[in-house]
Amino acid sequence: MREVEVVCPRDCYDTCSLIFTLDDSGKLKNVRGDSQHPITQGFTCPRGVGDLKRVYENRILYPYVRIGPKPGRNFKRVEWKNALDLVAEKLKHVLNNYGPEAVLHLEYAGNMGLLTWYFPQRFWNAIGASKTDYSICSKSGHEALSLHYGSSYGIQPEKLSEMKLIVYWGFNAVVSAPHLWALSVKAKKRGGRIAVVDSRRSETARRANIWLCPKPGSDVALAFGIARYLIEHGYVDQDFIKEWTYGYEEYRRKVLEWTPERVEKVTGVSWSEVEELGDVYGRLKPSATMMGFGFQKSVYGAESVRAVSLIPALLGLHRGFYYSNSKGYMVDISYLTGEELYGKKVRIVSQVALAEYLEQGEFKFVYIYNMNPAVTLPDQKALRKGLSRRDVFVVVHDTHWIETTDYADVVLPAATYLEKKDIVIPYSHRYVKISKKAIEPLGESKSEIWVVKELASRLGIDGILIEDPWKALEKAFKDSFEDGSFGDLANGKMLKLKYKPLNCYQTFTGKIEFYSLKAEKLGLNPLPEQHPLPENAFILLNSSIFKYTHTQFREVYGPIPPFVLINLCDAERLGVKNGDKVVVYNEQGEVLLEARISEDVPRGVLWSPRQLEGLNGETQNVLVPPVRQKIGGGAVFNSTLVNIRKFDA
Ligand SMILES: Nc1nc2c(c(=O)[nH]1)N[C@H]1C(S)=C(S)[C@@H](COP(=O)(O)OP(=O)(O)OC[C@H]3O[C@@H](n4cnc5c(=O)[nH]c(N)nc54)[C@H](O)[C@@H]3O)O[C@H]1N2
Ligand SMILES: Nc1nc2c(c(=O)[nH]1)N[C@H]1C(S)=C(S)[C@@H](COP(=O)(O)OP(=O)(O)OC[C@H]3O[C@@H](n4cnc5c(=O)[nH]c(N)nc54)[C@H](O)[C@@H]3O)O[C@H]1N2
Ligand SMILES: [Mo]
Repeated sequence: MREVEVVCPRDCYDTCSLIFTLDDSGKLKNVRGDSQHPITQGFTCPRGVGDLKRVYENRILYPYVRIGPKPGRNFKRVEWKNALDLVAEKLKHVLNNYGPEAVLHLEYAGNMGLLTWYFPQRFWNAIGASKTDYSICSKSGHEALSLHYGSSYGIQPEKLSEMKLIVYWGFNAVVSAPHLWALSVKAKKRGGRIAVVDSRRSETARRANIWLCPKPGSDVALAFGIARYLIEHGYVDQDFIKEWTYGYEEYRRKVLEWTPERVEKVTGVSWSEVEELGDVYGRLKPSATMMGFGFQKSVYGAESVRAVSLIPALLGLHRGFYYSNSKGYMVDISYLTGEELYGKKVRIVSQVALAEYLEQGEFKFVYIYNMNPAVTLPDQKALRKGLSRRDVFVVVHDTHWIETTDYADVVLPAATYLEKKDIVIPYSHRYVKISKKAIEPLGESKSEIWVVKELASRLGIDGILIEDPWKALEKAFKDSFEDGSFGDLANGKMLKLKYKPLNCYQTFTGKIEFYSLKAEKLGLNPLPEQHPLPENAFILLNSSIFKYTHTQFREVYGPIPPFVLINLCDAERLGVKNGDKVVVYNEQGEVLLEARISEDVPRGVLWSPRQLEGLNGETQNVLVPPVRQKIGGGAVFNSTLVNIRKFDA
């Protein structure tokens, strides 16, 4: 028996420290959460446990080259050398004939390890390949916060247990951040209150003291309602407003335009509920306003984040919110990715609208790793059509067989996080530890760095990848730690990242700008704005469920369940009974699902697990348009307008 300390690198708020046990034959046997880790607190979620099995299931073990049509899995196994020769040859051909802009590398946070996600990008940056803008998840919210606060970092999660009030706003922490939720439960046990603002009764809403259910996309109006209550009841910290903020008067005037009646009408929340939340906000300090990525992924999601983030400023709290803390550290990520290597700016395209580019014939060579775009990106019909084009060469380097491999010309086997050493920077807390290699890579799977080094040498540009990755990490982490050196980290010590001060604002005025001068300069509305809500259609909300990280873990827990929640009134009107098959559709496509009648969704709102595949084989994302938010260009998954009808077999 042997124990190995590993860090979970999944795209998740919690970034857990895990201890895996191996049997004498070197096979993974058990896993537990590190009890010494202040956030992991000794427990794992179903995904941590699921890795014991997922590592051995459905793996890509060898390199393959396509011999059948796309989409499909008709591949021939080849030697690594042959696969790499072919990839390099195609790459050279495209570079010579179409230039580097015709090459696209497409990746996201399947594994957030710095040596998996970032360092390998040096190769693509060196040749000047096009890249995507990472707009699929949280970008619009970051941009929104930058307008009023300069940067988006906020409260450290370890402070949660000390809070008197925690408000989860569009954030289903019970599912999406179980360890942050556990800290909130500690606060609750000490007498703290938990409030939830969510457009459906989420798992988190069920466990809260207070739940407000605004119509999807009406959060600006609700935040203004709360602000009105705080202003009218003398809860605004006037000294703080004078010393630390800019543009309060303009903001106040706008807020007061939102009468209780108007707030009720737009949000569907009664004024007495607004008062209930306003009252705890006013009385209970300190409080934490936890803004999820979820409610930000809608047409005007950035506006919602702007409006909600300003509530704590009224109460005199320095950055009294949490959204994502990735901008609060001093680690030099662009050094790792080699941003400067090409010498010129490379082309950056929208991830959200990538389907359009591909369908219209852009790019001749696409290299995909750490992402499953053939399920997770919007406008799937166009995306899949684009990846099937005969004039585009697609390479996929993944750990597992996924939908995207069905569109690959070459499939390369990747080592999982348990099969390589790495470092992960969390986006909520700031505890960093080395993730050790637990097992040998299965089959012929290889790390991302190994692959790009091989490609670089075939292109005759090995020089750029000559720096030892661990030396590069040491440079990137220069002066980044509060309580130790990179050497300590390399020796297995857990270190704390230095963190920018909460009372520091990188705005034009150096203060919290209620009235954003940056927005004004950019031609955006300087104050948050409630836009009109759509009518005459259902809104399909879709969010993560406990056992899966996006499309991962289906090997362990089976398919993402293809059902849709519908309110009883809506179901009766449509003649839909519990368990009926229904078609959820719009002009983009149709997905066949099982209807479940539920009080957890209000009228006009549907809810499904996200990234599911319908009973007709269509992915949910056929329904999602490639629409970009005005601020930050983010995705709009939670503004998906659909209709629903009973399925006639
Ligand atoms: N188990 C698990 N955890 C994960 C992930 C995973 O796949 N699985 N993924 C990680 C990643 S990448 C992300 S982005 C995060 C997402 O984590 P969260 O931010 O928690 O995101 P969601 O669950 O998508 O949405 C949160 C809630 O917002 C609500 N909501 C939607 N629209 C609105 C609205 O307009 N107003 C209001 N007030 N509420 C609204 C939804 O009903 C939902 O309950 O989770 C991370 N954690
Ligand atoms: N309908 C709908 N769609 C959504 C969303 C939504 O709310 N609704 N949310 C969006 C959001 S917030 C996000 S973050 C995206 C996530 O979208 P993706 O990043 O595409 O999500 P995953 O399915 O986790 O895909 C990650 C892939 O990385 C692979 N992988 C894991 N570890 C490694 C490794 O070490 N090396 C390599 N090479 N590969 C590895 C996994 O096997 C998996 O295939 O989805 C977006 N799509
Ligand atoms: Mo995400």
